Amino acid sequence: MSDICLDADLAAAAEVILASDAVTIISHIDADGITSESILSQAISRLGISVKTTFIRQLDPLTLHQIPQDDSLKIFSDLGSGQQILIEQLGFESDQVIIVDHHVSQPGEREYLEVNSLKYGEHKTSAAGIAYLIARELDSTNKDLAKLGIVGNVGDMMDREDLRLTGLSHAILKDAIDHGNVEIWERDLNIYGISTRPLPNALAYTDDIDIPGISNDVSGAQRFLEHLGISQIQGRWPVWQDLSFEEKQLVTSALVEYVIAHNRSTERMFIDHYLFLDERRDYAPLLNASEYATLLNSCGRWSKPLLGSAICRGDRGVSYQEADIMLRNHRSKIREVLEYITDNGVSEYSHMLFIHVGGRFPDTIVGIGAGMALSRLNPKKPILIMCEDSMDETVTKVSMRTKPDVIKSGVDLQAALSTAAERYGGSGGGHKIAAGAFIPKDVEREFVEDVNRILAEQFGASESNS
Ligand SMILES: [Mn+2]
Repeated sequence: MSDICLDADLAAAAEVILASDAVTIISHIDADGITSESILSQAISRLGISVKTTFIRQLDPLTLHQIPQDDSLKIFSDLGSGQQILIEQLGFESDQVIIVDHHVSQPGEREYLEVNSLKYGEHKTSAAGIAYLIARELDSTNKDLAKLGIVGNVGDMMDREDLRLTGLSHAILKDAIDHGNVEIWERDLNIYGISTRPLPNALAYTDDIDIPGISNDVSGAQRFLEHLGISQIQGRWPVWQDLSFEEKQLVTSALVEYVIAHNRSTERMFIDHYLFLDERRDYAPLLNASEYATLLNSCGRWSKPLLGSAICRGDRGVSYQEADIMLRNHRSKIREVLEYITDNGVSEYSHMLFIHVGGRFPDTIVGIGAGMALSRLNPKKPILIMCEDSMDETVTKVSMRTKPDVIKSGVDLQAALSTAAERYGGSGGGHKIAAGAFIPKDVEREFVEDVNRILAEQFGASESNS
């Protein structure tokens, strides 16, 4: 392990890029993949090297044909580590490929240059973080791109467990702050949508704080705020970012008191928010890292990753307008999923919740809806949601979501889904807290039971360890 060194890998990657005439970036379509791509493509084109991009949903036998068979340098970002055998099958030599990733590595016969944060013990740094470090290695003036590194990390929920970016991604944050386009609000209220969401809604639907009378109750949250003298201005509720420092203090301390009075934990009430100083108020969804990531994720989910990439490169015209319309549609569809789940209820297994939504919703957003439904159901158990795959009617798409507390008790959804999916001829991947799989439609029932059994083992292992 001693020869594994981040700096050496970054230098090697920079050297290969500098020596190339043309680069093709093959990247994943989520916020982390889109920001990774835009960091790398900007840094490389600034060198005068031509860059092209191919976005793919995942790297698998079905998407291989989308990768151009020319002699450009291929940079795989936010994917590739786990699919090195497929890259080999494409016939690429060792010196034609760089992998920029943070997923579990599965090396093949041929050794590729793999700059993967996991190799250096960095579990909380995503591909966009590594992409940024390569950009900085290429030219130290690329610090403006650190901001996108933050978006990618937050998009991949690298801050969820500790409620702040840590390790390498914290170092990237420092660069962004030095550059001057990012500001931290340290240990601020842990709510989502500080720039766009009416405050009562943000309070009612926070994932991490359970407040009787406010959680899942928008009018309760409104009454709470009115009681503190915060109310609608010209018929609209303010967003968190609109409040003055004193008003924020007032709301925060009242909430803390309220939570303590109800014997609930304040442990997850505070989080670091990352605000972007170079964005204008007219583009509110881009004002902070987590909402920026949502916008990019929605671009990817609706098969428009190039729109997201254009926004990352600064397009606030046509691309932004199109993405904004898509984001609204994205949100209303997620709301429909959420309502369907809460109206219809889920099946409760010993170690998880389960629901099948058939073909009612686009398969790209059911996982998000399930994650949001979790706090209204039983957040102590992970949720597994199934739906029809829009591409193939013999295939079922599986998504799982859980809460940070559940991860602490030893649960790993990525491990559970990939293990079970492999047993039934499917494939799965993702992260401990959020994972997905594709399985044959005719094994749904057995699959659900198997995942429940694996989760039982994961929960059990932590009990016997503690
Ligand atoms: Mn990622």
